[in-house]
Amino acid sequence: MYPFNFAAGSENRASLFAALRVPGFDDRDSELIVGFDVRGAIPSDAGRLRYKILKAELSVFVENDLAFSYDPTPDPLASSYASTDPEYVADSDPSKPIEVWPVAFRGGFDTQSWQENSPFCNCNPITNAEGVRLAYPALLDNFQQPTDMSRQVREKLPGSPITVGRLFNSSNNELIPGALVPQGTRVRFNLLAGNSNNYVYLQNAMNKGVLLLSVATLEPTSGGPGGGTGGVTYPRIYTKENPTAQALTLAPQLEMTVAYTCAADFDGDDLVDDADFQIFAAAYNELLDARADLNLDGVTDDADFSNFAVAYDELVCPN
Ligand SMILES: [Ca+2]
Ligand SMILES: [Ca+2]
Ligand SMILES: [Ca+2]
Ligand SMILES: [Ca+2]
Repeated sequence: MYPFNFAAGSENRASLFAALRVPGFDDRDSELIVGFDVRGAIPSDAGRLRYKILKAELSVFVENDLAFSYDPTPDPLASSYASTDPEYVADSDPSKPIEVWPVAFRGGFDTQSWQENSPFCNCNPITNAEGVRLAYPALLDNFQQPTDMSRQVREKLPGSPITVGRLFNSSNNELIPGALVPQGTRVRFNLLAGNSNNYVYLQNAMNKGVLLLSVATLEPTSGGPGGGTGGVTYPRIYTKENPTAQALTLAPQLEMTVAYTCAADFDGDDLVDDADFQIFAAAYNELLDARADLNLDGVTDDADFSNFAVAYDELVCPN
């Protein structure tokens, strides 16, 4: 998703960069959307509460060599503000982390209808590419309603990605923070590190049979496509179209462990017992937490406890 990508879905590498506070462009200007069809691996359309996500890890691989440095931690949003802004704070470590977000849509698209070669916008991106992208990195509320975070910096929107990537070499050793990142480096995202709304997003994706994720960064553009002079200092990621990625298994990868079980079995062991009650209680304490939302009204409250108690009395998941 980049306004000047006229070969969407067939590029053999994807640039990740920001156009901070540049009118006509989104802050998160060039992002990679990765999609995985899981319908061959798990039954779909069973209702999202049947899917208990025990592991969810996305890996993408760096295509460019020693172009940017490793930032393993989230940065304050205000570190991307103009340095003249009274709220500006300095970035305490080099570079910007690589982020992963849920994906939401405008223009009538949804998870099933949006394709990798779908257009950037229903518009002319040459004249205005700001706030119009059809698939965007989203902040989700407890009703799964999305906010487009593409212009998060200029709009000063609070909110965080699901998580930021940690970088590993081929021996599975984590890179040193601040180090320049070699070609082939694995960017690993623990998708369970996000909040409960992001967990529900994963459950909904299993229910639909398709998981889409946006990989993005607030690292400003430099050199090459995207403008500026000098060399590229932002990440580029191997796509599945890249011949090297195909030969060396460097295309984006998703590894998940999902228990397909009854709604009240929150830990996926086919029992509804005290361990599940503890998970229920944690969600209940948060209220605006849909992990244990057994009646699907967006909150976990007393009505859900009534449902849970029935299942708890049965102990074993019904077949
Ligand atoms: Ca940082
Ligand atoms: Ca930083
Ligand atoms: Ca259980
Ligand atoms: Ca509820």
